[in-house]
Amino acid sequence: MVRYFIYALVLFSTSCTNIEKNSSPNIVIIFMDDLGYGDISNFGAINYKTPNIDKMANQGMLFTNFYSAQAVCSASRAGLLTGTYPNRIGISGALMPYSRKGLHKDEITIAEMLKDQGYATGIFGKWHLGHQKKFLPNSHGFDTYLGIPYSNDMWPVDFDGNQISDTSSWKKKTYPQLPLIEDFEKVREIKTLEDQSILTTLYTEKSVEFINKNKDRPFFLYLPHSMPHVPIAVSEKFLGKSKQGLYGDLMMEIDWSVGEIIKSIESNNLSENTLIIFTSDNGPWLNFGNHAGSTGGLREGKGTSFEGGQRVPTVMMWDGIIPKGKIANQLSSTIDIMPTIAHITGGQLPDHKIDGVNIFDILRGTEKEPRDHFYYYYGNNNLEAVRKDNWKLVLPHSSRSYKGVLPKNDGHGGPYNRIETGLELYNLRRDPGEEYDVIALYPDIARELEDLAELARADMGDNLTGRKGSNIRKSGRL
Ligand SMILES: [Ca+2]
Repeated sequence: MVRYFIYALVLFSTSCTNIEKNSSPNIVIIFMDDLGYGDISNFGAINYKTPNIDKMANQGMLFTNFYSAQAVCSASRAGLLTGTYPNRIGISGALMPYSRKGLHKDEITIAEMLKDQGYATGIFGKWHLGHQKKFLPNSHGFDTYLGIPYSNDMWPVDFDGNQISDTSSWKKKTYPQLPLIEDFEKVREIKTLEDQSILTTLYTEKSVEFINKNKDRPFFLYLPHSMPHVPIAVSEKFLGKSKQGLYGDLMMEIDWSVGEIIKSIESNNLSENTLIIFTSDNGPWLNFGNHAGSTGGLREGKGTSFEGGQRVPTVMMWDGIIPKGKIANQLSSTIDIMPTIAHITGGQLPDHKIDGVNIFDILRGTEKEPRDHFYYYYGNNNLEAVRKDNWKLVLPHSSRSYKGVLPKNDGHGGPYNRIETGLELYNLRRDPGEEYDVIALYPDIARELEDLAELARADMGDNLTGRKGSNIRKSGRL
């Protein structure tokens, strides 16, 4: 007993010392696009392996109840980078190449917060918070950017990978050639699947370069891959290497990329001074069949507030701080990353309201539950569900559904279905697949969650019930 107590004391004092010693640890966020909850070996993926992401989990922590801010690209990224529900700051859906909005200049990003702390800040990958100069990464706290400004399918190319010549085609009329942007300038065009096949490795090499260049000062590296969002393409070195076709090959390349990042952190002797976070912006785009990922059995996928749309596979690693091989089942979200980084680095959070909570207690391996509840918003400010403890109250809404229709394969997308939900209550402990509505059994719990929904409606609004929020801010406009 005494020995255990001393051991605990030593552990506790070690982590305190490390945190004090490393007051400016490096931060790395690897952010996947449309990667499903079941797409990592440690989360149950089959027919390919992800040994490096598994290593992150084995040397660090795996999160089983971690949510993206919203189940779609731009909204999700706005939430991650500002620690705020994206609907609070006017970012919804996926911004298009003709969109005239982006992240407002008054919103503070993780990059801006860390830049003020003397960090070098770099992003290599997909931005998607506005593609005009005033919205691009270098206008939001990043020193260095190389990547695509929005999704990799926003290009005048058909689903077989051919440039569209028919000038009456909607896609041809809507989308310019997909630019690769360095800081503020277009440096090349991504016109073919072959061009796309270099992106994962390119972002990785740029990231490693950035780490090596900044190894002697604190840095923030944000690596938002543009895949496995379709169209997927893989570099020569991984083509045909998995048992699961192109998607599996790509997952192997993504895993290799994670390995390269870890390797460069290790070879620069920075493991004890670097927090590495791996997560995804939303669940899989299931109607793309064999080019889509897996939810691991959770309900529905991308573009829905069901678990398959919003619960994302998440691992974090930080030698000496995060206990090895620990599994965190507590509720948490990408919006909690910014306040946690603020806590770790002494960074200054913005004066305006944000929604994330500091989850450093989870990272330390305690059983504390810093997040009490979570709101699932989608679309144009629709409050679709609320979670507290094991309970999820689904509010009446119309949703995309992947059920009852067949997907397509090999780069083509199948149709969607629509479903209407009622007021439904699910116990996510016994029923993570949200199949058995038990609202009739637990009316008191439903009322408690309905009260939480009311708080959100008054605060952020809710188009489903026609409510205006009193604390919402505007997106940036051209
Ligand atoms: Ca996405």
